[in-house]
Amino acid sequence: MARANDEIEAILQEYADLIAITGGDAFRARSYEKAARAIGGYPADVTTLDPKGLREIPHVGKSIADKIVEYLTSGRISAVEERRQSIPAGVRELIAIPMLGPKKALLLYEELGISSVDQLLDAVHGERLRDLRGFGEKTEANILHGIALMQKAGTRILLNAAMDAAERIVAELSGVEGCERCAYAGSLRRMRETIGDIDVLVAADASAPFMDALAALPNTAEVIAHGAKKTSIRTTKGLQVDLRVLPPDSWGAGLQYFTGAKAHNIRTREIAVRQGLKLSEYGLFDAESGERIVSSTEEEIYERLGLPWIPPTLREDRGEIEAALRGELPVLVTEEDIRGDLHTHTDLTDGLAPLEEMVAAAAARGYSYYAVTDHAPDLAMQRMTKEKTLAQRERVRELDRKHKGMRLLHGTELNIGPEGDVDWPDDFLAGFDICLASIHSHFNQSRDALTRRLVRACENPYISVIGHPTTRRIGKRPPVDADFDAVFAACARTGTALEINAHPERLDLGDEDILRAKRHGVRFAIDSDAHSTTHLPYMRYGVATAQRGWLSKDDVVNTWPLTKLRRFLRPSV
Ligand code: DGT
Ligand code: CA
Ligand code: CA
Ligand code: ZN
Repeated sequence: MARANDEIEAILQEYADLIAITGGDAFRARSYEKAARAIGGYPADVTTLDPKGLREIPHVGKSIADKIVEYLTSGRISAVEERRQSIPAGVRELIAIPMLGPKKALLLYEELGISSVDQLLDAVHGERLRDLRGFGEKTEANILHGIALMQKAGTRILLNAAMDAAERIVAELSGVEGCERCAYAGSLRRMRETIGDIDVLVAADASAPFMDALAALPNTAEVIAHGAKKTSIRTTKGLQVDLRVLPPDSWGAGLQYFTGAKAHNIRTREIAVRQGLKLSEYGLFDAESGERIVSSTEEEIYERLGLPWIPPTLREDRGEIEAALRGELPVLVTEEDIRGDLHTHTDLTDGLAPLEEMVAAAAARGYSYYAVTDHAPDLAMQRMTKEKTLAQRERVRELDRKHKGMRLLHGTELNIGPEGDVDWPDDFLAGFDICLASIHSHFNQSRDALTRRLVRACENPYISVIGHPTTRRIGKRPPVDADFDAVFAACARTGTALEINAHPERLDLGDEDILRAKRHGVRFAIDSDAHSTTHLPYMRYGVATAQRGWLSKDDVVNTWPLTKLRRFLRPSV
């Protein structure tokens, strides 16, 4: 994946924020923001582009192209450094609080001299913010929520960022001479939604070459501990990586131990103890004689404990041991089972790529169907109209004829309004192949109002999928406060699927909610919500989340053949 693009997206976004808080031109800030998003979603790796190529990226003109070149050659942008110097460090700490925003952060500093999270908490509790213009009880509640989210997230990072880093490290270490096996373990192998640190394992006779190779990687900023069994480093992005080198014949035991979760390991060790065995990262041993029984593969270890091999995404001690003992582990949905994507955007609304490019990228993924679901008019900033959507439908139908192996569905992502109403009347909705509906605003309604709103959307016969149902953004925005058991029951009753939005910042529904919804008999749609061709591969994170929610292929409507899917989308037809 285009990693440099992400770095440039981040630094230009920061620049836009800095312009905004230092009282710069709002139009200028906005143009940097647009360029940042366009670069993040641009399919070509920016490091392969010359200045002319860079200016072909939407919203990138000469001045931004120059800044990108400066960053790629020197690792810094002097204009950004200057702006950074001009704001106090304490304000930067405040800006990091989700839901506060740069403007308010600066106001707090200038009016009240607040320059740390602790001082801000004191001020909220002392009710000292209420006199400030633009601040009220609601802002205070938001600030407290934002701080709580930030503290809960701690220094954990999103799954995809950890995955990108881990895959690069595994690829590097696999090329070192003497490497027999190399893999990532820990929470990353279990595909948790956030990752504390990356655990990498190598099987080899000599450990030193691997420890040295990790320390020498270009993205290694600091070596925290350097030993014969374990080396820990911190990457330039502040992410910790633990590398352990195991004797080759301990590979399975080490992989099982360091995959965790700890609670799962406690259960497997208990099972061992009851059988007069001892399980460690080196193998499964006879407790009395100390003789090693098995250690080279995970399968052997689970088998010797009387268990089938348990997929890492289930290893959380959430009933997988009991299910395994009963022989009732689910057959989990896999990425190969996915036949198509049901929630995607184009540049007709807020997507970055034209229809043709999105469709070509979907076809390259081998999908047998693909839905185009741009936003509807109630998100006013998207400027959607009936005319535009009908014109898009014609283009979709035409492309559909050209793509032999892949059927195109023309759909829309409706906006669920404050009362549960959506953008268009039924007769117009009837013209779409698929209607999703999602909440995009009014997140702070009462629990009753939010529940009614979601249930009403489920009851609309034309709506067959609820998009990103809780609207959370991991580490940034909490889930809406609705009675989700009531929503899940409504979905089951009305035959409405719940989305598992695969965007790594959303993963919405998350694993625990999926487990609950499944008990109500709900079906699911795993969607990328792609706004760019580079987002289509996020599907893997949605599938992993579905696995963590114990889903099988049948639970997921976009593994179904198209005829069966169409009956689900339009039961009356
Ligand atoms: P993270 O890094 O917070 O996202 O979560 P994990 O699960 O990767 O945790 P981490 O990195 O502390 O340890 C990796 C795995 O190693 C963990 O899932 C289980 C295993 N492990 C580490 N320390 C212990 C321990 O003291 N006891 C047991 N049973 N297992 C451990
Ligand atoms: Ca870890
Ligand atoms: Ca670790
Ligand atoms: Zn969307």
